[in-house]
Amino acid sequence: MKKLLAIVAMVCLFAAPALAADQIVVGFAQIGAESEWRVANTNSIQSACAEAGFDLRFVDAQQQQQNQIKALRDFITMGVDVIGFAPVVESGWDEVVAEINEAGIPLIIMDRTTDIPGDDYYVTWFGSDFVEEGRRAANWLVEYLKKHGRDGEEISIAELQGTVGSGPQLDRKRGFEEVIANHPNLTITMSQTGDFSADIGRTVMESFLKSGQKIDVLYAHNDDMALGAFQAIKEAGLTPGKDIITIGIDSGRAAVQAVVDGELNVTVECSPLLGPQFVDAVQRIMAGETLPKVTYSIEYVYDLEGILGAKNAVEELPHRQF
Ligand code: GZL
Repeated sequence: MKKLLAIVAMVCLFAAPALAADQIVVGFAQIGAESEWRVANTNSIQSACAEAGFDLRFVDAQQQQQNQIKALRDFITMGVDVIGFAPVVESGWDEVVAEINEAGIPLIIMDRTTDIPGDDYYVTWFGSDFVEEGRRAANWLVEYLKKHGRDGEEISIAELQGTVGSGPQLDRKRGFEEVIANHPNLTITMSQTGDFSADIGRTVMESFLKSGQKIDVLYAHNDDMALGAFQAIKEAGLTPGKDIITIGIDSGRAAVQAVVDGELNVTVECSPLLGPQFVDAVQRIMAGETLPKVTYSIEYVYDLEGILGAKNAVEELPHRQF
C-alpha cells in the first residue's frame, strides 16, 4: 500500500502544472472590494490574466494605502515582470513608485490616478474620465429639470462623495460643480463622503434627512451609495426617484435595474471591465511595444427618458456584464 501511495504522490508531483520557464509574472495591487464595481474589476483582471496564462500575484489592500504600498514593495522583491495597480487615493505614492522605477519594472496604472507630476513614471494608464462623468451627471440633471418644468426652481442637492482624496471623488465633484456653476438655482447644500460604500451611504443619507433641510436631488459618486441611501429615504417616508431625484455612477446591473424600477433616475456608466486591456498592455510591454500613455473607456448614460441621448435602461439591462 505504501508503495502505491508513493507512486501516486510521484505522479501527482510530475503532473502538477509546472511554471513555464517563460511564464509572465504579474503583480497587481487592488484597492479592495468596497463596491460592486471593484468586485467586477477584480473578476475581470483575474479571469483575463488566467486566460492569458500569466502567473498573477494579486493583493487586495482592503482600501488601505499602506497595504497597497507593501504589496508593491513585495512585487519588487519578487522581481515580477510587470506591476499594475489602481491607487486608492491620489497622493503618497512618490517613494514606492520611485522604487519601482529604480527596479526597472514596467508600471501599469488603471482606473484611478496619482498626483505624481509628469507621465514618465508609468508605461500606460487606462480607465474612465471622472471629470466627464461628473459633467454628464450635472448636464443630465439640468435637462431633466427643464423637461419636467422645474428649471426655475431653487434645487437643493445632497452629495454622497466617494473615498476622500481618490481620483473619482475629486474629479466627479469637479465635473459636476463645473456645470452647476452656470445654474445658480442648483446648489449642493450638503456633502459628505460615503467612501463608495452602500452601508456608509445609507447612514450619511439618514443624517442628511434628519437635518430637516430640503433635499430635491441626491448625487452619489457611485451607485452603491445611492442604492444604500434609498433605504434611508424610504424609512423617512419618501420615494427615491420621485420625491428625490437620484443620480448614480458606475451602471452595474443592480443600478440599471433600479433605473428600470424608477428608484434611480439615471446612472452614468463607468466600466470596471478592464482585465482584457490590462492583459493586452502586459503582452505588448513584454513584446517591447510602445503604448499610449492614456486611454479612456467609451461609456454611456442610462435612464428611462433618453435625456441628452441617454440609452434606455430597459433595453440595456439584459446586456449588463457586471
Ligand atoms: C471608478 C472606481 C470607483 C467606482 C466605485 O473608476 O475607482 O471605485 O466608481 C469604486 O464604485 O469603488
